[in-house]
Amino acid sequence: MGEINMEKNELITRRAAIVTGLASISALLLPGCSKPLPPTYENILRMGDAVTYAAHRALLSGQALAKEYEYRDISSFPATGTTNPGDSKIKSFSEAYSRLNKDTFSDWRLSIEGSVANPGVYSLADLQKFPSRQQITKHQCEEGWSAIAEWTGVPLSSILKAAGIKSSARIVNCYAYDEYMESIDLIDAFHPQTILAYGMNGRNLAIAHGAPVRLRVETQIGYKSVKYLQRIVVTDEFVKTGDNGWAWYVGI
Ligand SMILES: Nc1nc2c(c(=O)[nH]1)N[C@H]1C(S)=C(S)[C@@H](COP(=O)(O)O)O[C@H]1N2
Ligand SMILES: [Mo]
Repeated sequence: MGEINMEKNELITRRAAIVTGLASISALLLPGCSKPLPPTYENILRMGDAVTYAAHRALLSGQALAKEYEYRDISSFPATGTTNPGDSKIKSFSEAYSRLNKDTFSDWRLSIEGSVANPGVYSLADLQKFPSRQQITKHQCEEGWSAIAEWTGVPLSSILKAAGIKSSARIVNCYAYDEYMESIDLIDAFHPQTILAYGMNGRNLAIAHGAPVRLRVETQIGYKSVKYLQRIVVTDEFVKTGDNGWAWYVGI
């Protein structure tokens, strides 16, 4: 009896967390707020960020889908940035990744932490138990090239719902095995095409493209699609991203 009650309470808290989490998405878009600012208020705020964010968020309902392509559109796909964290000069990173890679990532875990009711870790098999999504989309790198591939993965929204994001949550920070990190807001995080991808063109994700699991954010430019995922930390405030010199928000 006691157990059943506890479960029920937990479920209610969870549902409340999901609902209030979604409410905070609309808080980002409140019409009363005349100038929607991206969560980069600090001294790192760049004019470009503010203008792009305001214009893009005004145009999008938050759920507009990025264009999806046909199988025949799939192109060759260069690998850029880190192509194997096992080669990293930072020993702790290279050793950790090489060890996981040797065991075909059976020991890999993705941890979900921060402003969530149920923090936890997920193995690849855990992620694959969730309903999957497949999409053929165009990757646009800030350096000027683009490429089309088919991606398979679990919507990030499913994981965030399972984790029960708190009402104060605003930003989803993604940390990788090569010390790379990027963050997205809740609109992009709950976007149906934002997935934790473990498959590319019908195969397991290759090392060069972010094995075992990478983020795909189809509404944003390439560098938001973090490869080699290690940790997802939900925060109430913007956390300074890596010093890559790129604008925090570049919607496409
Ligand atoms: N962990 C990690 N993720 C990353 C990068 C990186 O260097 N490390 N590079 C980013 C950039 S700039 C691009 S264009 C894409 C490249 O993905 P690809 O190698 O699969 O083409 O990954 C993004 N995600
Ligand atoms: Mo890129």
